[in-house]
Amino acid sequence: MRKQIAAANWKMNLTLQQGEELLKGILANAKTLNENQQVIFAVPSPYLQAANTIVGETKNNFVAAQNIYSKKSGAYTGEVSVEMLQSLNIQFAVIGHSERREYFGESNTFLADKVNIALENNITPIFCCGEPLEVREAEGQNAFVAKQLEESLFHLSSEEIKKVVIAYEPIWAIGTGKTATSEQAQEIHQYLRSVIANKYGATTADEISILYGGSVKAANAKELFSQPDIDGGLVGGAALKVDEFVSIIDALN
Ligand code: G2H
Repeated sequence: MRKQIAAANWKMNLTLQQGEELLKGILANAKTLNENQQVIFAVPSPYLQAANTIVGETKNNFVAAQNIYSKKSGAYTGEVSVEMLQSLNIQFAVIGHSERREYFGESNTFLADKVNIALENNITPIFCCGEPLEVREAEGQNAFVAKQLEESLFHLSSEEIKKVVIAYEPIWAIGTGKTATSEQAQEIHQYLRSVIANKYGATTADEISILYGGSVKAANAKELFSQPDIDGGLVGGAALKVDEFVSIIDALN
């Protein structure tokens, strides 16, 4: 059975003290997770160690980096490497968030290198894909997201791709308060799984968690997560509030 995941993406928000308070509040109030459920906190890089200490030995809660660089080490001022994450016992990294693609020019092929270095070093990529508004309006979303998967993931073996978590985030729904309807989200998640199945077979496709992201909140999480091909959410704004994120964790199947 594939994992059901609530992933918080704090983005560039909160001071260390606010972050610690938020994390402690969520862990104190959230339900106990079963074997099939995971909660992941993608925090700003300077907070990774502190967050990992707070998460500590709690069951099935993890900390993630919001980004990594594609090289192992070297003269890349300001970047964060997978070796650094390993030295902090961090096991997950968000790769290819639409904000990285848009503001930092990250291309599908560049992201393929990041996926590779993550997997080579036992870091699980949470690989983001999703179409902008104009593509959705022209009904080109399926081809757009399929290309993102093909160019960044489809060089992987089936053993490798099974280790990737995919997050589908329609750019028009990010931070806008507009959520894809659960039918729209299910439709494209099902399509993404079918694209993976065509390449790797249905058994592999069935093992990959595909999260939905884009204005997920307590009020819509249950309905979104109850769709057969939606395996949880990548949550921005609503993950910055204890009660909201605790309810989102509650909504995990
Ligand atoms: C999408 C999401 C988290 P929000 O970027 O990755 O943010 O929930 O604020 O739309």
